[in-house]
Amino acid sequence: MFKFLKEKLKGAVSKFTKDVKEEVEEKPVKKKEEPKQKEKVPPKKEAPKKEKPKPEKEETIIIEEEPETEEVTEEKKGFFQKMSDAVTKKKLGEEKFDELFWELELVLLESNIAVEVIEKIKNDLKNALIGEAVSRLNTQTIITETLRKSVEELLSFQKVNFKKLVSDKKPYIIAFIGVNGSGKTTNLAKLAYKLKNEGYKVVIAACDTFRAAAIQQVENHAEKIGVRVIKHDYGADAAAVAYDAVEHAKAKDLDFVLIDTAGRNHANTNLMDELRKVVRVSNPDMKVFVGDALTGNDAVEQAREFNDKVGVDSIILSKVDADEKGGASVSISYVTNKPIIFVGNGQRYEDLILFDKDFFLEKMGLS
Ligand SMILES: Nc1nc2c(ncn2[C@@H]2O[C@H](COP(=O)(O)OP(=O)(O)OP(=O)(O)O)[C@@H](O)[C@H]2O)c(=O)[nH]1
Ligand SMILES: [Mg+2]
Repeated sequence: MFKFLKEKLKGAVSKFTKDVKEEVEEKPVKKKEEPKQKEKVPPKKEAPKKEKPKPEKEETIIIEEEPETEEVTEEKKGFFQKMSDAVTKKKLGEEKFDELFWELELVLLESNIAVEVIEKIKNDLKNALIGEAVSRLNTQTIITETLRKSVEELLSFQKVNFKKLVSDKKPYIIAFIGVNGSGKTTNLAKLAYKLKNEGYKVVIAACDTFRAAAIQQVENHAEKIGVRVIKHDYGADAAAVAYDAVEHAKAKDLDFVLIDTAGRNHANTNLMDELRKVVRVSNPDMKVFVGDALTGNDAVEQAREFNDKVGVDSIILSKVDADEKGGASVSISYVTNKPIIFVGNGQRYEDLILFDKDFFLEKMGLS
């Protein structure tokens, strides 16, 4: 998981760090016979024409206050002091930053990270690195810390608490929506399994009356898990199935209704209308968009489209176990402003894990 991203990111970050270091700090040069000057006089590199060196945009040179090495003789100390006086630091200019960031940007693009997210990471790093003169000693810390913080922000959202949800509203209705094959039914089954094991009473609404074998698939899962399915025939009105399931849950005092819907493309107007009807009739408390992590940016775009067309409250990202790039994981929440509540981490019922940013940061090598 996230192997590609982790390795590429590591390489690109160390290259970026090295480049920034080289850029902000020039090599120490031995000073000629300049009269011993006080701190604030900037050493001039290439005989400037101006009297008073005005700080240039990208070339402001300041003197580093480096601590000297301990056991040096007075004579040596003088020499080292001179050396250290001559070690100059430059501020990193915006243009130079963009140039150095480019390779890192490519890695982020290759990892399917959304453009908005790359912009955020870039701006965070830019704010940390340009303007202020950074010392060679802390360049690495600044870059790795900023990057970690930046990604952490992308992944910071409230965790879902089903106990609380169902104590506020019962039955708590969750509709699973998304494109074909994204993992809706499998992850619905995983959640049914989890909730059942936690002692909740669950019913599944088999609202995918569209795809051949979809009802059968739900029934197979339900049988293994030990929960009831409300179903009609293939071709039946999906909204009517959802309605029946909600009524059933109310009558039986159940805790959760999990609605399985047919996969659809957001551009398919008829199917989107049908989904809107299911939503109108069943009035779910949570519309969960199930996105396939392997599809990277597409999953992000689909989530955005579904949110625009029917509204999305939260996200389950499936198949992260097989995802090497991590782009969707990093981007989907930031772009849609919806929390990832679970990730599908395999095909077994147990493979549904509550979203945990530390788990992701660790997989990316940023913890
Ligand atoms: N590795 C892995 N595979 C998964 C995961 N979630 C789902 N799958 C697989 O993805 C495939 C599609 O899963 P479904 O749950 O049928 O997807 P769906 O969105 O319901 O599909 P439609 O109903 O046809 O739109 C199946 O082979 C699942 O086993 C996951 O977290 N990890
Ligand atoms: Mg399905």
